[in-house]
Amino acid sequence: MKHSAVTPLKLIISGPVGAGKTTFVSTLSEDPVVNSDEQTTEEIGKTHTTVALDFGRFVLQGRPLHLFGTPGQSRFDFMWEILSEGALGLLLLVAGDRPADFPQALSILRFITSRNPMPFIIAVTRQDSKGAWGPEKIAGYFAVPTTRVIGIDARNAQSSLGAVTCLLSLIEGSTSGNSRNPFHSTSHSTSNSNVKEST
Ligand SMILES: Nc1nc2c(ncn2[C@@H]2O[C@H](COP(=O)(O)OP(=O)(O)OP(=O)(O)O)[C@@H](O)[C@H]2O)c(=O)[nH]1
Ligand SMILES: [Mg+2]
Repeated sequence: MKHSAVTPLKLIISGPVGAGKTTFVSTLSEDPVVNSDEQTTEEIGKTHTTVALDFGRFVLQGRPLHLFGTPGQSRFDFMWEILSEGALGLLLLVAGDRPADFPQALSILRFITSRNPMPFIIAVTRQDSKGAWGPEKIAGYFAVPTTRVIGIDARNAQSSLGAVTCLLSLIEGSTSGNSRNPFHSTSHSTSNSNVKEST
């Protein structure tokens, strides 16, 4: 990756266990991902889980982006707080075929945005899975506008990029006219978005 003088934009990728956070960061990162997956000690339906963070980066239209993936397990919730500090936006990943995990997704969303208010997009993975909830239904569950929800496949770069683009548009909209707009300056302040506590 070319290093740029422009301050990177920090985005946080969160969501329940198995939603696809590590996959998402790996799919988009231009460099090998810094990853903290360990063998699971509990039955969570897969062999490895993130215990600290995923870190990946890439450049989009000359703008360096830093992606920080969180653990999904709530016993690591202190990492949700640490990683979300200074982030300009949140992508909440939710597996569309795991409705049992939606309450956990909602509590992660509340946990992060109540401590560090920031624009967020909900990206619904596993749309290829039979019976998966689509974006509209998920928007209803989370009580957010349908424009805040996008269906993705975290294994696919174009699809994952679509979620990042969607979040960047939301961040840009929420900061336009703001002198601290990260898109028009090199400052790296936390965005005080006008996102209302709709969750
Ligand atoms: N079929 C399908 N599989 C997906 C999709 N997105 C991600 N996956 C798979 O789902 C699994 C997600 O695993 P991880 O990326 O480790 O999930 P995670 O959110 O990082 O989980 P924790 O770190 O344990 O919280 C991987 O096996 C992915 O290949 C999708 O859209 N469709
Ligand atoms: Mg992970």
